[in-house]
Amino acid sequence: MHHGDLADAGSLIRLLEKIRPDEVYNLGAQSDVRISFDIPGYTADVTATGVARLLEAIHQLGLPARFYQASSSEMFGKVREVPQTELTPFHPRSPYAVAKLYAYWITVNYRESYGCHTSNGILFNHESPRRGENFVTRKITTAVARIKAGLQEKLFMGNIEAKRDWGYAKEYVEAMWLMLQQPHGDDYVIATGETHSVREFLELAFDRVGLDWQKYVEIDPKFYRPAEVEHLIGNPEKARKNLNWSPQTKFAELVCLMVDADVKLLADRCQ
Ligand code: G4F
Repeated sequence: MHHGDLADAGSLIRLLEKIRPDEVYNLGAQSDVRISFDIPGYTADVTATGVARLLEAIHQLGLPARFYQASSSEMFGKVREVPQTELTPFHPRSPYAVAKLYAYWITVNYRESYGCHTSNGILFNHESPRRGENFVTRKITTAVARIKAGLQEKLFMGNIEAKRDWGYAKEYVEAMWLMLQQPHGDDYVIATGETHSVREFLELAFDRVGLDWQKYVEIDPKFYRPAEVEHLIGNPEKARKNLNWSPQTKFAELVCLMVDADVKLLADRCQ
């Protein structure tokens, strides 16, 4: 393990010179959409300009490293078409999404300007038991486990009508790797092609432990965002065709595996 910082160009140059990697996967960002409204400047510095620093370090050192940028479906924002593809125009709705848009285009720009092998994975929401507890899926599954165990009484939520295209993170990481094994860099939507509301996630998650979600969930406007992305659904056809990649885990399976993992984690902690 090495330490670097996307806000510090010198640290990136030193690290890359030392490691001389064949492949660079940039998953680094201030990645919380709601928090980006509170810290737009920091979000821009790390999530946007940080990518320029990283690409420039690779370029200046003359490394032949292939580069992956974690682009986001949040860039589609106020969606212009349904489902979203690699050709759908962007309309970002948060400082985070605006920063990701810069990162997307600077990645394309190094490919077009210098012939670098750079790729954007436009990943729709990808979840797993390792998801941070500030994101909605894990917030729900940790609360379900705690409520079932009698450790928590209520779960306070924001906009539960928002719809997302939720896939399993483990499978999406394989898509990232596949992009860097291609002869040329390119941009790909990685999604399931299905959309579900936060409300549906709540229903399934509580149902998994035999509880009725409506008895435990309350709405707190403090979790609403100044501008919301209401409806995301991706079309992963290009990835299916060019990368031979397709999502395997269905929405209900994903909810169950996350709830089961949090129930087990809590039981292990309590022993
Ligand atoms: O889980 P979320 O916070 O994820 P969001 O905003 O869709 O972004 C995630 O996915 C993106 C890929 O599309 C990534 F680029 C990004 O870095 C991040 O990983 O919220 C999902 C939805 C939103 O509409 C939000 O308003 O859930 C809604 N929601 C309702 N109540 C809530 C809550 N979100 C959170 N975090 N907490 C709530 O209490």
